[in-house]
Amino acid sequence: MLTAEQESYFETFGFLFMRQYFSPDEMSEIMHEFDAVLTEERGGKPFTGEEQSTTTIVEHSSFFTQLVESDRVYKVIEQLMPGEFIWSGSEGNLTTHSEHRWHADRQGLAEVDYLRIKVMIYLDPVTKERGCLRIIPGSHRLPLHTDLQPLIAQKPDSSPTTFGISGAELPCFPLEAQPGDVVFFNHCLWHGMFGGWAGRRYIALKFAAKPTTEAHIASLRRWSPYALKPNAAFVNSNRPRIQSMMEGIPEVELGGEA
Ligand SMILES: O=C(O)CCC(=O)C(=O)O
Repeated sequence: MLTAEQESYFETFGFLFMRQYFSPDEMSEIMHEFDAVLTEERGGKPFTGEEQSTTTIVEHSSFFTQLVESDRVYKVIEQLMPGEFIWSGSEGNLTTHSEHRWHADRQGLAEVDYLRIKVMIYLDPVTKERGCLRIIPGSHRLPLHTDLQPLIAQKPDSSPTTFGISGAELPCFPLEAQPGDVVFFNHCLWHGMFGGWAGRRYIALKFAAKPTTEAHIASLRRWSPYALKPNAAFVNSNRPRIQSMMEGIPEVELGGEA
């Protein structure tokens, strides 16, 4: 259960950073399951330094499904996103890239009024210079959200052209994390990552407020078509919290991808 202060912190700054949200025992289970799913998807072969990403880590694993349904994820989303919300997919990422340049996952003037939340669980210790999520607090709101638009043009070798500094030098809040720490953030928040290494792992769980307007549907189609066509395992689930997240999806597109 979040406090009123935490709710207003999230609204104002666009994120909540929960330290040691999962215990060491829970984290070793999470890591074990993560590694098992990704190894299986590699056909049992060892990791050879190639980037790997799966978008069904939750739907294909009862362990991760239960994590999404747990009070520490589901109830917190319910509190941050009053009213109904829908499942918008997940990612299990084994990364090799060294930078993820500044961006907002849902970016632009038309996006800031439609609440979507991403939960990030990093499985390895990460620091500012070594692979942590860097964010710009408050950038999910106007006018800062659109003021930062020039960052999109940033390239590694031309970065000093935006605000006269490189992406790595941009003023930010580094979410330096140990395994067990969890970030809940508004998808419109500007964020980036620098100093990544081969084998860095994280899980992302994504949620969206129930779409109620044509603009919401158009935004989901553009940014997360998956949310409108969820995996069959979730469409056919008889688990109440999963069902509830399916009910907010416009029925016509309940296709049930395998
Ligand atoms: O690689 C990272 O840790 C950053 C991830 C990110 O920016 C994203 O998932 O949108």
